[in-house]
Amino acid sequence: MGQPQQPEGTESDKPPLRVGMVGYAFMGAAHSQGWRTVGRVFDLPLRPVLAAICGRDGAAVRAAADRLGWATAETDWRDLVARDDIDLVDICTPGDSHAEIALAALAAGKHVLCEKPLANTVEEAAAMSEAAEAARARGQSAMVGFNYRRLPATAFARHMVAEGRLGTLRHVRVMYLQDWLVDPAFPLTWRLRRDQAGSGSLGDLGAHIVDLAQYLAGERLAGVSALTETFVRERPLPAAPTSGLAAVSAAGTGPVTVDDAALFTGRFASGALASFEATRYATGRKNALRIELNGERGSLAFDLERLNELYYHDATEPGTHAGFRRILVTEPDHPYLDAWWPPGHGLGYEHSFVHQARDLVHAIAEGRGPDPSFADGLQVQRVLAAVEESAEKNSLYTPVAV
Ligand code: SOE
Repeated sequence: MGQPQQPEGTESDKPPLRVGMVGYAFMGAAHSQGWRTVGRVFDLPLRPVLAAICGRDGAAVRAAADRLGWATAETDWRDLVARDDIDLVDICTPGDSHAEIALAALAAGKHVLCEKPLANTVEEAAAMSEAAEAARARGQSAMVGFNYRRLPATAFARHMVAEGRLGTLRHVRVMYLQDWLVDPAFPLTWRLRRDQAGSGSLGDLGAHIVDLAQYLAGERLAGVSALTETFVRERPLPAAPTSGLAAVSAAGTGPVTVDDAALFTGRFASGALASFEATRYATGRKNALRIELNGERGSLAFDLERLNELYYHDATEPGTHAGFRRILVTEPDHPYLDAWWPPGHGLGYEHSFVHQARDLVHAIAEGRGPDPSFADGLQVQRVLAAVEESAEKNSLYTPVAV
């Protein structure tokens, strides 16, 4: 690991940032990994402390606290938010509780990190964004967890687009493909219920690719035209609350109330065209977030299943020599990598959560609004709403609300 410059004094002299996390399933474990690791790898202005974790089941949350490294456990998020010894509330629950917890945490003077999608509806997201803006004036930060911006390869791709390597952008082609719902016997977990998840593949996977496409392009979608489908409309009920993507069935069935797949095209403000595909039915694709950008001067391509690599075509080179070449994004000069391993010793999925924690700690310490903010999360929510509206209206071109 690289040698971060040591500040004067020791790590424990740094002011603490006491984190309280709500939720401890897949995303809770991923965020815990981020908070646990970040201060040991990066030289931060504050010292993250894993102060408390919260979940409704007392025995399960205490076990999670031990496993994931949290000092104390709470069973009611209101008690967590009311604690004086918590500076930041990290929300890793299903979408139906994001707004309520975030609004209470902001009102209580806490910084907030909220998993994506920001909320289940535009109305909730708008209230959260408004509260975050008011809290900003009081020195609080609120960030939405679009962690895929924080991979060295995607962050470096953004840098290349911003420095003009692609020239005028013409196309953004992006898909997020998983296959964990292919089996019709997979149970009806919360991710398949509109009242809890807000939407299906659209909010879960589509939110990531809308954010990543807009982040890399450096501009926003002006309108979309969409198709959505629910392939399996009835599923067995789950036997117990689930963690991660695995689940066991019980007797009886219930209706799936979200989309299984969402396909849409979009137009950027500059006139560049985009296409999006989000599905949990792409047999054999486990976590394939693929994005390609084509501009007048060149192209970039990235695949999350090969996340240390970026493919770049320089269209200004003579045709005889041009072609996509692989950039291994593991050099110390690449984003985030000065603190990690020597070149070629790649990073993984979990590191995006470490980098997310790093960037939020810096934003808080430096009094900057974090990126992506709740306002950015609201804008993505508006794109998702336009996709649903367009799909309902049989793919009429639907402007994204501003
Ligand atoms: C499930 O589809 C999921 O865990 C998403 O909810 C995450 O946001 C994504 O990072 C991986 O897949």
